[in-house]
Amino acid sequence: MTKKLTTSWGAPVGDNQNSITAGSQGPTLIQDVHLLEKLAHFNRERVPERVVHAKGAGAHGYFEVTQDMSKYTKAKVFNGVGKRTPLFVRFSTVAGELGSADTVRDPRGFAVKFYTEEGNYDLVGNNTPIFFIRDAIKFPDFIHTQKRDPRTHLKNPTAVWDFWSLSPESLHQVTYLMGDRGIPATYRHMNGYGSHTFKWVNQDGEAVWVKYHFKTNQGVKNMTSEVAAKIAGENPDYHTEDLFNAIENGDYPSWTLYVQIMPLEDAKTYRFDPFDVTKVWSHKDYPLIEVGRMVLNRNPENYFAEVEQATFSPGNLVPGIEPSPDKMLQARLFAYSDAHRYRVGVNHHLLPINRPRVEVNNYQRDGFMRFDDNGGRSVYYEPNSFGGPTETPEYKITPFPVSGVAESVPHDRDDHYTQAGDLYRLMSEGEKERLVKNIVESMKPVTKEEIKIRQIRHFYKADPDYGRRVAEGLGITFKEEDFVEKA
Ligand code: HDE
Repeated sequence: MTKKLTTSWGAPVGDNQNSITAGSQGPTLIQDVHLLEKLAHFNRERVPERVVHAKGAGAHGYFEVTQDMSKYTKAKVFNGVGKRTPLFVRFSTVAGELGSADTVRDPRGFAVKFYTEEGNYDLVGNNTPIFFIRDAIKFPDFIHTQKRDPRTHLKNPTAVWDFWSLSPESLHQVTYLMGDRGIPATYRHMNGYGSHTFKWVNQDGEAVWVKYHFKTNQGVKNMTSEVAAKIAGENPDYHTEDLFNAIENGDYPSWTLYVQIMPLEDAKTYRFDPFDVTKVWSHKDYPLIEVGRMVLNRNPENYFAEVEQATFSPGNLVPGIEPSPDKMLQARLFAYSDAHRYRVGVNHHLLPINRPRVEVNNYQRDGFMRFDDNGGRSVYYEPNSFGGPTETPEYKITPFPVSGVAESVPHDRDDHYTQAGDLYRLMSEGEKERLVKNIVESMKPVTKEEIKIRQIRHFYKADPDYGRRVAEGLGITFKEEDFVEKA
C-alpha cells in the first residue's frame, strides 16, 4: 500500500498528472493551489552555492583515539585511548562551481565536523599543509584570479600568474599545487591538514602550539594532468562517485591523525614564523605524534540535506582547543559563520547535519527559520533570577600576553624561497619534469612577458635549476644575470 500523496500542508492530492482547467482546452484555473505550490517551490530549490569549495562530497564516520593527548589538551575528543566521536567530513575543490569537474588541478577541501560531547569541533582544512597567502586581506583578490574573468567569463591564466608573481609568499603552495599532489587520484588517496597553527591547552592550563596531519591509510595516489583532463570530460563527478561507491561497498576509507607539537616559547625563535600558513614546520624539529584514526563508513541519505547544507567553521572550537594569532585563521573565525548566515540562514546550526549532539542552552532567540521551540517559555535574558543557564568560569580562554603598535603590519619574515626550494629538491626527476611541464602549460597563455619573467625569477630564487627549466619550457632565453636578484 503506497503512502498518500499530499500537499506541503498534508492535504491529500487528488490528481498529480493534470492541472485544473476549464474543459480540456480551457485556461488553467488559478485555484489549482497544488499546481501553484509545486511550481513556486521548484523555483526556490537552489540556495547560493559556496563562494569557494562549491563542488564537494561528504560522508559520515567516526574518530577513535589511539594515543591519549590529555598531556597536551583537555579536549575530550582527543582524550582516552579507544574514545570514539561521530563526525561528518566534506571534501571539495576550491575554485570550481557546483557543477564543475572533480579532477581539476586545485587544492581540495578537507573539512571535518567532530560531534563531540563538548559541542561541535570543526577542523576545516585542505589537502595541503600550506596556503597561497598569509593575510586574509588578500583572499578575495586571490579567489577572483582563480574564478572567471569578468569580461570573457573564462578562466584567466594571466590573472592567476600575475597575482602569484606579485605575491611571492605563494611560491611554496604554487610548487605544491603544480606538482603531482595537485590532482589527487580520489578523495580517499589524499592527506588532510589543518594547515594553520592552533593552540592546545591541557587541564592545568598549560598550552602548546599544534599542527594537524591526516595521513591517508589508502596511500597517497595522484592523477596526471592528461588522465585528469580525460576523466573530467568523461565523468566530472569521478571523485564524488568513487567516495560514494567505496563506502556503499563497505570499503571504508580511513586516515591516521598525527599532530606536531611546538612549545609555546619556540614561536619567538623558530626560523620560520609558525603563524605564517605559507610555511611548514620541519618534521625533524617537531616530529609527528599519532593521535587516532578517522574512518568514513556511512554515506549521506540525502545530498542537499547533509552535504549542501553542512556548515563548517574554524570558529567552532571546544575546550582545550584555541586559535593561534595566524592572520588567516583569525579572519576565518569571522568569515565562515558570516558565509553560512548568508548562504543557509541565521539558524543554520539547527539543521540536523549541523546540530550539536549535546544540549544547547543560550539566550539566542528568533531569526529566520527558527524551526525549534525557540526556547519555549524559558527565561530569555541573562543575568536573571529565574535559574537560566549561566557561564562556567573554568571554560574561559587561556590568557595570553599581546603587545605591539596597532597598524597595518606586514609579516616580518620574508624568506619565501627556502621551503619552496626544499620542496623542489625533495622531488624525484620524474616529479620535477611533471611539475615543470604543468607550470609551462599553465603559463603559456599568459599574455604579458613581464609576468612570466617575474615568476621565473621566483622559481630561480627557490632553485636555479627550477627557474632554468621553466624558462626553457617557455622558450624564454635564459641569461643568468637576468634572473639573479639585482643586489
Ligand atoms: Fe576557506 N572558506 N577561506 N579556506 N574553506 C570557505 O565558507 C575563507 C582557507 C576551506 O566543505 C567559505 O561555507 C577565507 C584556508 C574549506 O563546506 C568561506 C580564507 C583553508 C571550505 C571561506 C580562507 C580553507 C572553505 C566559502 C582566507 C584551509 C569548505 C563558503 C583567510 C586551511 C568547507 C563557506 C565546506 C569554505 C573563507 C582560506 C578551507 C567564504 C576568508 C587557508 C575546506 O567562508
